[in-house]
Order: sequence, then structure tokens, then C-alpha cells
Amino acid sequence: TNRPDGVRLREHIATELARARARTAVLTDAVDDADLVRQHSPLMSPLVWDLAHVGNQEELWLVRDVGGREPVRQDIDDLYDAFKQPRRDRPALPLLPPPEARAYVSTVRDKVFDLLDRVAFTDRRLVADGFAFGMIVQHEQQHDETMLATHQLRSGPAVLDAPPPPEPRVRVAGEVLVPAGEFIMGTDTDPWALDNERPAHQVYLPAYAIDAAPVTNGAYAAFIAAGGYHDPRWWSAAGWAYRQQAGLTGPLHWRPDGDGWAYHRFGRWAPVREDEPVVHVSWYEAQAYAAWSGKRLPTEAEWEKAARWEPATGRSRRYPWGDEDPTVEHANLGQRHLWPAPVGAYPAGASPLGVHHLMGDVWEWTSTTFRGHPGFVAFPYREYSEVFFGDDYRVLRGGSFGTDRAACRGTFRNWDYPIRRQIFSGFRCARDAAPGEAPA
Ligand code: AVJ
Ligand code: FE
Repeated sequence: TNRPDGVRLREHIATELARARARTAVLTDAVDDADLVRQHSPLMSPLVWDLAHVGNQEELWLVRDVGGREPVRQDIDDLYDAFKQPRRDRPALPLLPPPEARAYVSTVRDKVFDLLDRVAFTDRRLVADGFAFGMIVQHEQQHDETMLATHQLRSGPAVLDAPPPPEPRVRVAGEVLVPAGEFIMGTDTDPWALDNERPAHQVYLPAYAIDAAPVTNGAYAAFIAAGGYHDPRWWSAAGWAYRQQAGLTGPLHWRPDGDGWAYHRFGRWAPVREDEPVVHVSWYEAQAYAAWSGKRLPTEAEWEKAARWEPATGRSRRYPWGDEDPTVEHANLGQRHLWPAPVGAYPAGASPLGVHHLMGDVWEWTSTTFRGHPGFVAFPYREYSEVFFGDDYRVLRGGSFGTDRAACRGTFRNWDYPIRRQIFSGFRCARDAAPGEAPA
């Protein structure tokens, strides 16, 4: 393995910790203190809870566990335990007020930088390759994405700004045929991969076709116009019940606008652009669209093979374009832009078979329920992923415009309830290949 030496690893960790904290600051300094303690939706925490929770997890795992240091604030552990405090109840808790929350996270961070200077990256699994630090970087970035979704639900004038995503550079349409065969799913070697991405294992898939791009707003609007939200034929029983009870008529944050639709994003209304991937749809809506179009959602394995399988060698890559970390040329990630890029904007991010927009833009729903890969071992704690295994959650892949590159790769797995749509979720469709079907 090309394990970086201690100095380079320390520098890398310091950079990633600082990058995450700068983003947390953007998200929490953009609004005033009254806004930080407010709950913008019962689905979300007040932003000030996310802030102190990020610091508390950093204290638990790095200061106390890796460092063996004295607690900074043991008295607040329960308040910031996501399992003890349901989201809807968090605003009523005696939370640290914003100035104290900021002071707390910065005290913890100072101790972590002190620890980082001294820690030995031994073979102890928690510290080998800087894993615990990488886990905490990813944790903060994941909460930053959650806070970005909270901003999207917030009412009031816009407070976040970013340049628009790039324009299309190539035409991308139709499907890509993936031949039958084995591929390696998951990883044993990515140093900061989380427990649910491990171990690497061989999976055989029959031939299938997968969309070259995520389903666009234009295609999704055609489903709405064709009466898709009023025809139970396309919906699962649970999906139809949810559609009826919630009164769904289109993606969250859309409203009719003349002949078309407008999309509310971070405090501003904009016309829905036809060539952008649709975002803010639930798994149930994605499944209904797929059925209406004569297809289905891809399985998680189908998504990963399309994203990682290298036909020339049979090996699996870290990303669709290769093993190098994402750059701005590859994918719309990291809150660099505040909405999905139009299809064809990232030709450098395509897979060898020509599948585009797999990383970034929108999280993609798959048909798969969240479970451990064969040989899964919970690490370092059952509560990161194992307690969510079962039939309740569906897996999402690929990351959105709000996902940082530290928390996104070809093996990275996200999960949520099939009714959820406040997340930056979209999808693409797939189908079984016809017998003898050859690439178009
Ligand atoms: C992997 C995005 C589902 O936000 O619930 C954050 C990540 N775990 N804190 C979540 C997570 C603990 C998790 N998701
Ligand atoms: Fe968390």
C-alpha cells in the first residue's frame, strides 16, 4: 500500500479538518443567533444542535478515545446524542447557546490539533492511516450537508451564494449496456472507507442497461403532466398511501409557474430548467417514475458496477474516472454550486462505459435496502451503520452538489427512509438487458 508517511498524513488530516470547519462556519455564520436556535422543519435539528454535536463527536472519538484525555464537557453528552434526542424534540432541549457552542467546538478543535502533533499512527485500527480523524472529517462534512438541507428548508431572504454550475459540454442521452459478469464491490484498501463499505467482495450481475445520466427535470415534468401522480398503477402500495396522505404533486420545493414549474432554492425562486437532474424526490416517487417509463431503479450493485468497473482490466476504480480524488472538472461536489449541473457538464467525470454524473449533483436512489456487505464487521461503533440495517432504509449513491469529496467515493453508501425528500435526492433508471442485446 502507499500509506503516506506520518508527516504527510498529519498535514493531510490538518487540511481536511480545517476545510470541514471552514464550511461549518459558512453555514452557521450565514444566519443570526435567533435563526441558529430556530427549528426550520421538524425533520431537521436547529443549526446550533448540529454545530455542538459535531464538536461532541469529535471530543468523544478524538479527545477522549484516541487521545485518552480528560473530557471537555461530559455533562452535555446526552444532549448531543442523536439516538437519545429525536430531531423534532431538539429545539426544546437546554442546548448550548450559539456563543457557547462556538467556544465549545473551538476548544475541542484546539485539543485535537495538539493531539494530532503527538499521536503515533500505530497499527491500532482506530488510528491506523488516521482512520478516526478521517471518520470525524467525514462526520462533520455529512452534518454540513444536513445543515445545507436545513438552509434549503429555511424561509426568509437568501443568505448563501455560489456561482451557477457549468453549462453542458457534451450531449448525453439514452442508456449504457453493462455486460454480464463479475465485479468487485466494496473495498478493503481505501483507508478512510467506513465499515459499511467493507469488505471488498465479488458480485455477479446479469447484463443490464442503465441511464447515461440522472432523470432530468424535463423528463420528470413529463411524468407529472402525464398524470403520474394520479395513477396508482405506477406506485407501490406504500408509495401510493404516502402520495395520498402527504398530498404530493411534484418534487419538494417546486410550485407551478405559468406553463411550467419554479424551483425554490436557498431563498430564491428560479424557473425549473429541463436539462438539470431532478432533485428533492422521495424513493417512492423515483420508483413510480421508473415504472411509468417502463424501467426500474438500479440495484445498489448495478449502480456501483456502472461507477467503478474498468472493462479493460476487470478491476474496480475508486471513482468513475479513475483513482484520483475529484477535481472541479470531474463532478459538482462540495457546495461549490447550490444546485445540480445540467446533464453533460462534466465529461471528465464519466465512467469508461460512458455513464455520466455518477458523482455529485444528486444522491441517487437505488432499489436496495440497507444491509452489511457479506463479511461486514461493525467498526468502530454499531451506531454508525449496523443499527440501521434491515428493510426500513433504501441506499443512495454518488453524492450531491452538497456532498464534500471527503464524504463521497465509488464505494460510499448513504441511506434514508423511502419517504424522505428534503435531502438532495434524485435518481436514474435501469432495466434488465434483453436476451442477446448488444451495445447500441
Ligand atoms: C449516513 C447521512 C445517513 O446523517 O444520519 C451523521 C450520517 N451519522 N451522524 C446521517 C451520520 C451520524 C448519516 N447518514
Ligand atoms: Fe452525527
